[in-house]
Amino acid sequence: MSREQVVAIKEKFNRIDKDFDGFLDIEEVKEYYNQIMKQKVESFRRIADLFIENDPDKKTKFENDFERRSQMAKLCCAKSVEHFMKRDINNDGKIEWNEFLNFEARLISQAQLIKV
Ligand SMILES: [Ca+2]
Ligand SMILES: [Ca+2]
Repeated sequence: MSREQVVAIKEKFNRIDKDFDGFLDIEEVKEYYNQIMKQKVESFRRIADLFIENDPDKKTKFENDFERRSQMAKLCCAKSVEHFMKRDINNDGKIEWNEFLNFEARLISQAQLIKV
């Protein structure tokens, strides 16, 4: 792994580690994915409003689409948190830097295998 890759992984780690204690706990992970989810839902809302503005007769359909997409995003968020916590190899409920780095490094090497 290159230095740049390690730095990028460290930045991601620090973005999630809100209290800077060097561990990612489940609350921090939830907050991280919640933020992503909220942004998604907001953009779905904007799209729905735009569609409704252009075609008011189909308001119900667009509202239903919006509801469905928002539900999917929330489900996806919960799954992502669950998946993320798999990085916790020693099962102490927190993800430390080494656990995070090892996992990300594996993802990168898998991605490289696929590329080759
Ligand atoms: Ca922390
Ligand atoms: Ca751990």
